[in-house]
This record gives sequence, structure tokens and C-alpha cells, in this order.
Amino acid sequence: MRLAIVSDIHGNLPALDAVLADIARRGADLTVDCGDLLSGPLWPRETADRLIALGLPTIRGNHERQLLACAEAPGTAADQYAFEQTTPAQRDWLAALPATLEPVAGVRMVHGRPDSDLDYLLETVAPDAGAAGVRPARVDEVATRISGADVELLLCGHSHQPRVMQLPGGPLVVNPGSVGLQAYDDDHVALHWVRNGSPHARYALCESLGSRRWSIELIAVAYDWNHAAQRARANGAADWAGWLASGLA
Ligand SMILES: [Mn+2]
Repeated sequence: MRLAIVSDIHGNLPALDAVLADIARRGADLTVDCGDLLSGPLWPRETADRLIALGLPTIRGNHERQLLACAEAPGTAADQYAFEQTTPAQRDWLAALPATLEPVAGVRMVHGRPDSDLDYLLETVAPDAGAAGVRPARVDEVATRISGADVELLLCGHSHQPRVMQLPGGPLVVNPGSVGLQAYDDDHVALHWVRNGSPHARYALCESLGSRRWSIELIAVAYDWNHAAQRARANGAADWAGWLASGLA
């Protein structure tokens, strides 16, 4: 069994198409999507069309929740733009997505943590995290966050940072990183900066070797990030333009 994991596409259709082409080239039995699909100043409607046609096993992220909440009150620029650009049918599709999914026996998908779509699983925002404000989580921190997750492979997203952690006695936890956005700042818990250091689209391949052992490839795919940056700039998002073009924040 060879799974391709995508997450945090954020409406970046050229990045998604480059990743899908790379998956087709390398081969996978199934591709799954850990959420944060559309929000951002890029191509939310076109990305929704692509994802609905693909029909991948998909969970919702915090941005699906936040996009849908724009029906009640204005949201952040990223969510509001995606809300305004999407069709009612596309938003109905978002609203029907589950928060977690077990696409294959022994494999579970969550967006952030099993009990939160807003908190990171494999990273910790804390005063001891240095200038970036966020650091890799310790094994004991992650073990507490996933208490009782009786699976061999736990897939997450949300932090946009590719990372693999083997917990003693299992599971193996994998964040594939983000397809669509390699840097940003955020003030949830405390102000922090994510910077993957290059603008390549990220995803992961997970191959089962049996006996609860999995091999993981964290992959960085070239695509036309300047095209995406220009789209962000044209939509008034100079911050996104810089993040998309450099992978730095
Ligand atoms: Mn998220």
C-alpha cells in the first residue's frame, strides 16, 4: 500500500496540479487530503472544481469551518475571498466533509490534532521556541496530544511543515507539509512565523512495509510559484505574494 498525502492546498491550483502530476509519475494506490483546501487570494473556485472532480478522501480543516462562517459574519481576507469566489454547491461540498477519516484500516487523518483543527500536532508555539515562536514538538508533547490514537499511521496537516515522528509503541505521525503555501505568520496561541525556506509545493508518500512499518518520502515539487505570487498580488495580498515566491516570512 502506497499512499500519497496532500494538505493545506489553500487554493493554489498550479501547485496542486504539479503535485498531482508528480504523484502520477511516482505512482500511488490512493491520494488523501488533510484539509485547508481553498482559503487564500489564489484560485478557490477552480481548486474546488478540481478537488470535487477528483473525489479524494478529504477532511475539513479550520479554514473550511472559517470559510463557511463567512455566511454569518465577515471573515479574514483569505477566508472571505474564498467564500465570495465559491459557488453554493461548492460550499455544500465543504460543509459535508468530515473532521477525521480512516481511509485505510490503521490509518487516520486529522487536520491539526485529533481534538482540534487550530492547534499544531508536531510543533509547539511557546516562549521557549526562539525567534520564530514555534519549534518542533517533543515526543512527550505529541504523545499527550494523541492519547489513545490506536492506529499505525496518523496523518495531520495545518502547520505547513513537513515532519515525521515515530512515537514509542506507535503510531508514526506524518505531516506532509503544505501543497500551496510555504510561509506565513499566525497569532494563534502567540505570534509565530513558519518558513520552509523554499517555495516548492510539498507532499508525502507513505509506503507500508507490513508489520506496522511505514517508509515515508517528504517531497518538494517545483512549479510556477511566480505565477501564484502574481495572482496573490493582483488580488491585493502582497504578504502572500512574498511567501509564495520565497518560502520565507
Ligand atoms: Mn489549518
